[in-house]
Amino acid sequence: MFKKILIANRGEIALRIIRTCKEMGIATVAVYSESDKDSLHVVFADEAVCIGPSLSKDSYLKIPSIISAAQVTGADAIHPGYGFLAENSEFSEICAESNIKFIGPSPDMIDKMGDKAFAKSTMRKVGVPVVPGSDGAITSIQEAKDIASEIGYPVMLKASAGGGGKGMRIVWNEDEIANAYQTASNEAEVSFNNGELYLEKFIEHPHHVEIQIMGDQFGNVYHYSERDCTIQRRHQKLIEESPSPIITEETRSKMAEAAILGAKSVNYEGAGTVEFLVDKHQKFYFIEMNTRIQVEHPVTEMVNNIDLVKQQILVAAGEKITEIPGKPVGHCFEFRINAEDPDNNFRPSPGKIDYLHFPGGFGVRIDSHIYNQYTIPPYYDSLVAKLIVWGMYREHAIKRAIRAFEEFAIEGIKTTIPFHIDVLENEKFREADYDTSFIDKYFLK
Ligand code: MV4
Repeated sequence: MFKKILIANRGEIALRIIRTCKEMGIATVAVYSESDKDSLHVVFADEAVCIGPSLSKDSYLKIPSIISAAQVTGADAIHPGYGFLAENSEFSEICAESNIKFIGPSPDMIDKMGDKAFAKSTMRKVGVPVVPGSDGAITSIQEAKDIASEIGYPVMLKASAGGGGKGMRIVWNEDEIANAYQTASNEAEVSFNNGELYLEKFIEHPHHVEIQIMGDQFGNVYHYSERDCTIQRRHQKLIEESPSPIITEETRSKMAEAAILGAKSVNYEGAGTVEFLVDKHQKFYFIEMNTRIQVEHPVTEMVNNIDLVKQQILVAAGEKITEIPGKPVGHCFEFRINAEDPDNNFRPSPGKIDYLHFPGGFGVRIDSHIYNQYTIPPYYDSLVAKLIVWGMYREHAIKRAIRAFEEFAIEGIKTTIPFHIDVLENEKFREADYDTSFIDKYFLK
């Protein structure tokens, strides 16, 4: 087993990983930027190394500084968390060359799944259902028009290097396609240095349902419970739940089977998430695969009663998976508490926390790095806490979440807490009668 793990991240996920390392008897090294010197991950790690100034590109994204920090502290593994370098194949390659185990998939796997058009084509070939559209990338407006007229409008143009919204356009008819192609491709070029696009049928009013999987070095791949991540705003997830309240048992088992088929066919190792869209007829389609631990992993942990970060560390160290997921128990929600003002278009609201009280009690979990009098720096993403609530049934978890939010107090900054309370009181949400247009329909202020 590893002796010392460096956590190449900050915020709640750095703390989340440190907690598991402690329970496993593994020493920890935090890295931090100048503006994170008072952050909790620095306090709770055994050692901490400052890796540069506030801007991510000068610290959390600076590969040489992170590798040096691992070398001077003698860390034998690096956990990248999510975001930053988690899906950077160059980083995972340099770790390998430096004899430091990268806790995640191989550079080759990261590249293959990071190319969304290629990943989709790979999955289609092995029999995983995918959204109808181009097989791989397209190279011209004419090709886009030809495929679109074959499969029918509306269609979507998506960036091969994208994922999660950037470089994505809905196209309702042929008149719009040339323009959409140009703007999506330019946006992708600017954001990812890669303007390549692919095209697919636009699935109307879908649910986003994803399957958590874990593969070990012996070719075993297991799946855990699915997560429903349909409550998003501008492709930022805000609420996730497990199990999905809309899929049938038949869809659930077929989706899990498809996820395992896809992962086994590429010899997947480590934690991964296979994302699907589910339409109103329960048809499901693969859209992307993520090769990292995700923000919303706790909802799966709670219903499966398994520490996914521990499983990641075990399989990275070469152990066989022995905690086989059984039948899930209960229902779990995660609410993302962001330092944003929901009354002002979710504008970021960093600054000093003047008063803080976290909820507690049965079935309530908080993953957070903030504390009273802490100042949230403006340089990073706005997630400040995750409220994770478990109940035996969905309705119980909803009532418990409302109770937890009544105890929750954060003063000094604006947060998404009022938004979550509004959603929890919404009749349609309570009846699980929602889809991807839910926020625009009920919460566009
Ligand atoms: C789609 C789609 C409809 N059809 N793809 C992909 C990234 C994710 N953040 C949004 N994505 C979508 N991809 C096809 N072919 C609709 C969405 C979508 C969406 C999906 C789930 C939850 C909320 C959403 C909000 C807008 C668009």
